[in-house]
Amino acid sequence: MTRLSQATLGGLPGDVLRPTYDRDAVKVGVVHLGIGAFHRAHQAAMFDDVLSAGDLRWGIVAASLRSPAVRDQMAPQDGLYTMLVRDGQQQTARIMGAVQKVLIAPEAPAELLAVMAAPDTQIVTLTITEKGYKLDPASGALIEDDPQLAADMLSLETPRTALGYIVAALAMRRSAGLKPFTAISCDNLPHNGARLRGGVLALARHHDPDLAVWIEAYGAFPETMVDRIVPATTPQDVADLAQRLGVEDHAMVKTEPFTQWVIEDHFCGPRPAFGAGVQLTAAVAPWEEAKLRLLNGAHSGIAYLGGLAGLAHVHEVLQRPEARAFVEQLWDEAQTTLSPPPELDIAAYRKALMARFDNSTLMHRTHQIAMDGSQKLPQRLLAPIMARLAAGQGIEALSLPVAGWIRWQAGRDDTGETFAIDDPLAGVMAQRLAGAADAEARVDAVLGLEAVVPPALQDHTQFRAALIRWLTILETQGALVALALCKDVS
Ligand code: CS2
Repeated sequence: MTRLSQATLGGLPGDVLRPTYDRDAVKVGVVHLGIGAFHRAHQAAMFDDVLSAGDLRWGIVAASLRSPAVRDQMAPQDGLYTMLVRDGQQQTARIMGAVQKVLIAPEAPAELLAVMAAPDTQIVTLTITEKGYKLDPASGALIEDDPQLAADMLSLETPRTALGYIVAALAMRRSAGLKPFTAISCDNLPHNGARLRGGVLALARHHDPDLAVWIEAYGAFPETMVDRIVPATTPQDVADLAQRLGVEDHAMVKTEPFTQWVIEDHFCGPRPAFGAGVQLTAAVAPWEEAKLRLLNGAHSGIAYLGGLAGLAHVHEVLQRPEARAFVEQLWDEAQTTLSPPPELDIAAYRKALMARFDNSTLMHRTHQIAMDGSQKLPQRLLAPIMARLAAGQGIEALSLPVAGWIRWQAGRDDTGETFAIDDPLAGVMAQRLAGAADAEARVDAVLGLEAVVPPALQDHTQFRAALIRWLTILETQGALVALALCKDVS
């Protein structure tokens, strides 16, 4: 079947939205590192809005730091792809034109650096997932023994990591007498701007202390809160869309109607007049904390407990009353640890979140969310647990998904189905757990994982006891029983 492309755009059905601007006149103002589905459905859509509003300075060159897959999907389509917004029976298809080119960093390091260092490039955005920052999840310090980061510490001639590309490109801009670009982390890390800045400065300092001073003085790393549920595209999604479009789109993304990008208004150069869905603010942390602890915390809970129960998708987990009640309890606990911004009505937010999770047309897989738990748990669950313990409050619901994550490491759900653990620390955890004979020993093995568990929790009696009790229930009675018991103990 014919592919979606600039040439086939005109023949699409009339109800499909498409770029209204002249794509040939668009300039590159943004470089994006880590082009996955999330970027295509979130930031790229926001820049597409800006282009549609007539400001053509904000086209995107996007890079993948590893795999050529997205480039291979998008290049034959002239960078075009469909964003399919699904809600119940309604589906809106919009063709996005903001991505001008996709580069594969290992294939074209000089080209990527050149575009990052180009005078027109004002913004570098990142969605490289939590593990891509090469920072210790608990402390945020550089993981110097990471092989790729170690290579970037030796030489930045051909960078291997996102931090390496940013430092090398900033050095080029400085030599050329240009200002830095604004670097915007769009990953679910706590204080993502400060973490990115810390990593960039540490690597820059290692190579050239003067460069670090220059970045510190002139660079900008705004904090952000990013929010949109973007499940991985399946072959069935691609086939269904081909029926609708009459052409094949291998780069499509599917998402929900909701979208939000809260950005700290701290740019070191020009920025676009963003449209709907983007909020510029002085303080992002209260938004970020609420989102990480309520949305992402519940997501991880649903993923581990639902996944262990053998349930494949988020909405299927929430069809179980015991799972719904557990999520509400988790939110009751997490919300006492927040200082929400005045514009955020937590009760309404919770209601809206539950409705978003219930969206059965998204087919969001529990195993997708369960990935990389070691990188996600500190900000989603361990931080609110620490805050509640410090205030002398209970942690029954918040500690259940942490026990679920420990149980997950066995690689087998309650129906007997086996699966691989997708996590950069999977090997380390497997090693630690190998010699642990019972639930108590398994909890201690995981509590000793310094990269993940903050010192205040490592030997906290109440936390340890809660984990041992939940893990024992999970191992002997299963996830559905644990969920049902949760409401009796809190
Ligand atoms: C999810 C997030 O996979 C995950 O860990 O919790 O990707 C979540 O869907 C987004 O943060 C929603 O904004």
